[in-house]
Amino acid sequence: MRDGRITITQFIIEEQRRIKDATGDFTSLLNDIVTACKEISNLVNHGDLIGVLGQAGTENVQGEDQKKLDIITNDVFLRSNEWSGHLAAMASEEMEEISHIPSQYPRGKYLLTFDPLDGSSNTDVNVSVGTIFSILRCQGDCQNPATGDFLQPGTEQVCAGYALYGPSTMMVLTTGNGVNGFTLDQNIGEFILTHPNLTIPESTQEFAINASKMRFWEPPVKRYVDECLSGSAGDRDEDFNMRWIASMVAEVHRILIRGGIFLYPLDEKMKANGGTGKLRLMYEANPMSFIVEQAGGMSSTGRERIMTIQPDGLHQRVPVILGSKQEVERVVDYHKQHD
Ligand code: AHM
Ligand code: MG
Repeated sequence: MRDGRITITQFIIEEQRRIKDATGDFTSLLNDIVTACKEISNLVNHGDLIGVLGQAGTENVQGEDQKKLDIITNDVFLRSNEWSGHLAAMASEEMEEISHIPSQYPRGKYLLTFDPLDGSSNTDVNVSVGTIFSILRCQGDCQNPATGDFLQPGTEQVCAGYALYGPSTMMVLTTGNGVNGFTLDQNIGEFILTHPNLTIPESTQEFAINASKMRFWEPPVKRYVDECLSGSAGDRDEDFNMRWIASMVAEVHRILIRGGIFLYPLDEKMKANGGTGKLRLMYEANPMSFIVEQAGGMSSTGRERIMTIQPDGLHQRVPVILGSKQEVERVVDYHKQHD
């Protein structure tokens, strides 16, 4: 492209050229995902002008109220990706069962999982939201995929990424070879490489947690946050800043740009109700962990590396503690000392 600008398509094609035996299927699949995200960006951007805000009046499989946009964007993702012949099946945070490829289309060798609109409680108040996705290889019978084919640990991901619909729309991707960020140029409808080789600073003075749940936190989390709050008046050398956007994509993006730690831990209230965390392993925790680790950060439940968890269900929830390495290590260490 002119002026040395690199489009996401060029970037992906050049990256795939380095891989022996690449057929182009993956490149084409990623292109369809990019198209879906551009469409979602357009919908989110127009908001109430096109009547897409507000509640749908339905609940998803997790028993959460669905927004109109949750349903619309889920459909956009399915329609954009079902026809190409590269996918064996899809799974979404918004659907109870896996989505089979309609019979009129061929089936391929990849599996796609996604959260079409993460942080959707923010849409009505015009705060950043995002799409998260993960690509796995179908290792079983790709013509007749089943839920079990999706239950692979995060280390098996071929690619993970997110689109952030903020003041500008961005796409951040990893295929296991570092993390790169692209910004949508609305004038030409293309994502342009603007953030090559994103790397998370090892240390930080910024943490993100929903502090309204403080009374339910486990002791290691409470200890860590107490220390951050005490800052230079306590055991740590520096004062800490706090953020909570309630939109994981926006939090992870901030951490990729300037460091930080994000915690959505297991707490006593969840445990009492038989819960295992808030965020979903397949649609949120694994893809974000892949991105964070590829950017030099760390991601853990507090007790184990998220990406090595063997999933036991499509909609499994896990505690998530991710971001700058030194901080995540500290929280993990507090869990070890306590358990
Ligand atoms: P969602 O997929 O239903 O939007 O839920 C996930 C979101 C994350 O983006 C965010 O970090 C978290 O839920 C916020 O939760 P809370 O409202 O409990 O602070
Ligand atoms: Mg979500």
